[in-house]
This record gives sequence, structure tokens and C-alpha cells, in this order.
Amino acid sequence: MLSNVEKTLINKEETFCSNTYHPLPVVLKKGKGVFVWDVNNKKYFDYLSAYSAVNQGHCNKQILNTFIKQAKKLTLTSRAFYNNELGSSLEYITSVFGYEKMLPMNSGAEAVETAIKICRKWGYEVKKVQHNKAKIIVCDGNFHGRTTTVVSFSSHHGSRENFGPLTGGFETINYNDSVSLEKKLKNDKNIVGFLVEPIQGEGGVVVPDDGYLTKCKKLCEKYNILFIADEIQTGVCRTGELLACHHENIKADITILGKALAGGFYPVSGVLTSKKIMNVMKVGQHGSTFGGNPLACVVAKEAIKFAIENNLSEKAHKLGLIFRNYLIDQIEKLSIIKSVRGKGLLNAIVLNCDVNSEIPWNICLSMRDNGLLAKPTQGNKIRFAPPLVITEKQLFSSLKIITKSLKNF
Ligand code: IF1
Repeated sequence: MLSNVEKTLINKEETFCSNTYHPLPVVLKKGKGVFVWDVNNKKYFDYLSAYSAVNQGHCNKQILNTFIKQAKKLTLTSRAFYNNELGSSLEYITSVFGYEKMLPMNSGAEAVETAIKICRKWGYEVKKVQHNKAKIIVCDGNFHGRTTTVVSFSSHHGSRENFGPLTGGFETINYNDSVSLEKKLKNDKNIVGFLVEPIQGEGGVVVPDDGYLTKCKKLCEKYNILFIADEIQTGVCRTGELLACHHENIKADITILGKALAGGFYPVSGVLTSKKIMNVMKVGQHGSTFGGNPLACVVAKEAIKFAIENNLSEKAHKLGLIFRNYLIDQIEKLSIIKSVRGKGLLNAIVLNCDVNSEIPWNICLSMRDNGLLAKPTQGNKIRFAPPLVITEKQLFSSLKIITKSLKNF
């Protein structure tokens, strides 16, 4: 039952804000580490982590201190002038991820759009494809953001309906199917890039077969195509490696980061690539008011530093195994679970119900009542992605809540 305070606040949000979400009925006012509190001071495990943007934990102290210190000095200059933080922050970030250059943006979708621009320009000016004929291959079930160009290649009808005319130059193949990629690359000289999520988050945490990314990377090398990895959700230690591509020891030509790049304090995204590829972008050909601002830079540098210093990849790997194995062991007792999948601490359960069933939503309501927040994705899956600072003890307490709720279905 919602309190009057909650009802009033929900009503205000519904009255004055766009109604573009269907939030779980809970009104949050505080976050710390793996926990969030609602307006009645009820405490919850956060198993969404703002869609993997707070891998470092809510209101992370180390990042907060950096944020406050910089916010008192200089927040925004635009790149019309140099600032004293951009160069050293990107020196650190590019070295951590193993790239020569980064183009700093703000939202993930902006970074995806930027990667598309860089890839197309490289196609015309380096690969020399036919003018205005550049094509980028994307995967069925993709999620890369909500801008008009990005939804143009969404395979989800509802994401692009009535937003036309859509942007051309994209072709879709099946995810986890390198044969269909080769078929495209063999027959079309105008293909300049392959944009892929190493694990499809919104697609319901779809983990491709081992070796899939390697096969695709090799095909891209063979046909001189840029392999573009969207690591906005899978990056920054979420899947048990610094980048999800590292599970197969592959290095994308272009890696796109966002979300946890700034640990939930500030929208920071970026496109990382080589000097050779980045240098197709000349003065005046791209930009952003907030992109590369000093506050964003120091926050992102501290967020990555925290992730590295606290071995968040190793933690995600170890705790992810415990999480999945615990639920797999429960499958006999919990008939509602069809399967468990994921890598590191990006996991999902697939439920024994159809995609239009109310059961996933009701399970999330039950977990909310029991003190854990998660949300369904793609109908009959529930995604579980806690902050990577979760302890083993907290993980077991969460698992007890999850199984307690699942037992009711
Ligand atoms: C929403 C989904 C997750 C992303 C990948 C780019 C972006 C995202 C792999 C764009 C953003 C967010 C957006 C948010 C919900 C959430 C989401 F459900 F939409 F698909 F995480 F799975 N590439 N994902 O996951 O980054 O512009 O949002 O910063 O739009 O509802 P953004």
C-alpha cells in the first residue's frame, strides 16, 4: 500500500513529467552503496543500479569528494577554451582502456551517434566507399539509445514507430550469428562498420556463444570494417572484466562507454579509438557544450580509478558465479525459473511464463515488499544488476529475498 506522501509525489511526477516510463511504485529519496531508501525510510537492495550506471555504489564517497572539490572550482568552460582537467583525465582513461584517443560526450546515445559519424567518415575518407552509400551492420534485439538515428535501426517496432522519416544506412542481422555477418560483408563493399553489444542488456541479458565476438572481429579485419563495441552497459567491470570484449581478449576498433564511466554522478560518455581513426574528425566537425567539461572529466577519472583500485571486475566475476549458481540450484524448487543467464553481475532469470504475463511485474512488486528493487525486461525476464561494491554477505541476503519472492509464484 502506498503512503499519502508517495501518492502525492507519484501524482506530481505523472502530472508534470513526460509519461514515458512505467516505474515500479516506489519513491526513492536516498542512496548509499548497494542500498536505496524510499520516502518512508524503507531500505532496499538496488538490483538495477540505474541500468548499470552506479557500478561504484550510490553516492560513492571517493567520487563525491572529487565532485565537490571540482564543483567549487570550475564546472564548465565549453571546449572553446582549454581546461586544466580534460587532458590529464583522458590520458588516464585512454591508458586504462588501451586506446590512443577519446571523444568525450554526455549521454550514451550521443556517444553512439558520435561513433556512427566517425565510422561513416572513416568509410568515405579512408576505406573510400561510394559517396553517401556507407552502411553499418547492427544486430536484431539491439538497444543503443533513443535518438532518431539510433531508433532508426532498432528492431523494436515501438521504439521507432511514428518517429520517421528514419535514418538510412543500417542493415540488421541476427545477434550471435557470425555467418550472417560474413554473408553481408562478402557481398557489400559499402559496409563500413559493425555495431554490437558484447552482451545485449535490454534484449534480456542475451549472452552470445563463446567465440562469437572473436569471429566477428576477425571478419571485420578480413573485410576492412570497423568493429564498434557498445560497452555503455557492459563496460566498467560490470561483466567481470573491465570491458565485456576482454572475455574474448578482443579489442574493438571503437569502444563506446557511458553510464558507470562517471559512477552515476554526472552524464559522461565517450568514444575511444585509435589516432588514425579519430583523426578523420577535423576542427568544427563535431562538438558538445558539456562534452569534456572539467567536472565531468575529474568525476570520470575518479570513477574509473575507484573501479580499478577496488578490483570491481574480480568482485563482479566471483559474486556473479555465486549468484547464478545459487539460482540454478534453486531451479528444481522454483518452477517459475526457466533459466538463469549472464556474466559477472549482469544477470537475468528467464521465467516460465509468456512475455505478456503479469507474473514478472508481480514478482518485482513482491521483491520490492521484501526489500529488493529489480525490473522486468523483454516481458518474461528479470534483470539483476546490483552495484559491484556488493559484499558476499549482502549478495546472500539478496538471494534470500529473491527466492522468498519467487516461491510465491
Ligand atoms: C532508457 C534500456 C538498458 C544502453 C546501451 C546505449 C544506451 C543504453 C547498451 C544509451 C541505455 C538505458 C536507457 C534507459 C534504460 C536503459 C536500458 F532498457 F533502455 F535498454 F540499460 F538496457 N547503449 N540504456 O543500455 O545510453 O543515452 O541512455 O545514456 O532509455 O529507458 P543513454
